[in-house]
Amino acid sequence: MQDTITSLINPADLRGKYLDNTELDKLRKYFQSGELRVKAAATISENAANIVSQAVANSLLYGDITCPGGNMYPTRRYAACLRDLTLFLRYATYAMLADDASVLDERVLDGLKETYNSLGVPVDRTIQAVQAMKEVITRQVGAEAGEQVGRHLDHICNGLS
Ligand code: CYC
Repeated sequence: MQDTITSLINPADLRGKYLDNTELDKLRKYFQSGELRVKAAATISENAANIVSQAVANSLLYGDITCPGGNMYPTRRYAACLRDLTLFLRYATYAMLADDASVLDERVLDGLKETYNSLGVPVDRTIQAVQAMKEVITRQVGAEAGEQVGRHLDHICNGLS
């Protein structure tokens, strides 16, 4: 896992150079947005279960998916779906704090699409639920912080499609 600091300093070290102005500017933006990202992470962690259940209610419930034959039926699969969204939210929050998506590539997306395809988990409906999570989060943390975490939830969607 990397963060903005290591992703800038490691290559500079390999070159044996100080950070240039563009790199320093990226670091400045990272530090300036730090308080916003930490505050958003606190709100998300306090409300994680609620964010997931609201997103599921807004995107997946009241349709065929929870009925016999649907991928969220029976309760075991329903629970797996809630668990997956909970994992997506926690890892996207880590990525937001680090301002770096590598944790998602390494711990979430590696092999996930193949797993979903082999189990018949519908990727389009998963993406719909992740997008619904973005909306719920933005209502709770505001547009600016919502955008910061939303970028990483989009990264998960892109990795699945
Ligand atoms: C299953 N989700 C799985 C499985 C994995 C993950 C590995 C197969 C093993 C299991 O059932 O536990 C995901 N595991 C992860 C992730 C990590 C991990 C992301 C990273 C840390 O360790 N079905 C739907 C919805 C969607 C859904 C649209 C929820 C948004 O219809 C999810 N995932 C879902 C379901 C299963 C699953 C229902 C069980 C499928 C089955 O067993 O038939």
